[in-house]
Amino acid sequence: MKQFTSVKDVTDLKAIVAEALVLKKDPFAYQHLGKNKMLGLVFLNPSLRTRMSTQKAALNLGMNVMVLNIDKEGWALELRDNVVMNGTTVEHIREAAAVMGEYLDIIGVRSFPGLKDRNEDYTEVIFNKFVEYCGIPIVSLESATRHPLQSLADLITIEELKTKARPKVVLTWAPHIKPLPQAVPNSFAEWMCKADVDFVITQPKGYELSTDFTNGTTITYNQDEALADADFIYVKNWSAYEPYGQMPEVNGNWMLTNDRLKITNNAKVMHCLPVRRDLELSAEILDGPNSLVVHEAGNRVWAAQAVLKQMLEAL
Ligand code: AN0
Ligand code: CP
Repeated sequence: MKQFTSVKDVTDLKAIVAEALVLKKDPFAYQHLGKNKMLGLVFLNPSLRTRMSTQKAALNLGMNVMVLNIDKEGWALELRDNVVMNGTTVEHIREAAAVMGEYLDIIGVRSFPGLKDRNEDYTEVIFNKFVEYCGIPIVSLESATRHPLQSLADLITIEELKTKARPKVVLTWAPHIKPLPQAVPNSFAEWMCKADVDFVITQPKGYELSTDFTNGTTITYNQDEALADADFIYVKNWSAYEPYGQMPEVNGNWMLTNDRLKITNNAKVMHCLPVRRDLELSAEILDGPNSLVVHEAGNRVWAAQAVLKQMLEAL
């Protein structure tokens, strides 16, 4: 694997899930692969899970790791071309990314969307500048439109815990107090469309995701209808794709509670985290037997390790 920025970079979905689950059983079997190889993790935005799980995955493979919280610890980065840098920015992404390419064998980059200019976000302007200027294999640690390491961990979790060949998986919108990216639901939809699951999306009117990611998936505005007989429920807030980055008014209460689980097939509840308790998801579910959120976050290690292993093998 030369890069990992979307599901399109995976040639065999079943094989990479199987590989992750083998690594989970025997984490240190490939320590030789990463010897003398350097991974850089570059964050333009905060992270707990992505930072720690990817670092752990790399160490399990014998790699060295450098982490740069460039938003806080780096020089203020200029991302635009053709500007006279007489303002607050100190160095251009052209030099910054190229220099990182000198120090690293593989780079991971986290770059959230601005949620102001849809075209800029959906053409992945910032992320693609890293790809172009660093000149080395790149892993997305969540870009403006996708979070593939999260989606792979989610698929691993579903494959690991499903009790029937083709489970019903429901992606449900959840409330929030501020506009969040569409990256996690976009990615989850894109991966579920390729997985062996019955996939349904439910959201309030106005929160339709881009059809480039939902690919004809069944979408309903009726959460109860979607939840009926669900085996897995994936909870996530996102802002509108149109009008972009806005939060259209919502009727009804979309937060999942134990009461709503009664119409499901005793569904397991997933969320990528971080989650706001009793706003996005009820504390009773998070603290109860149906929650998979911590287990799912644990699987981020094996997702990252399977990806890094395949990238090391292609170096
Ligand atoms: C981010 C998001 O929704 O994309 C990161 C999730 C992994 N979440 C927040 O900003 C709260
Ligand atoms: N789920 C996830 O990516 O978490 P972090 O933002 O903490 O990395």
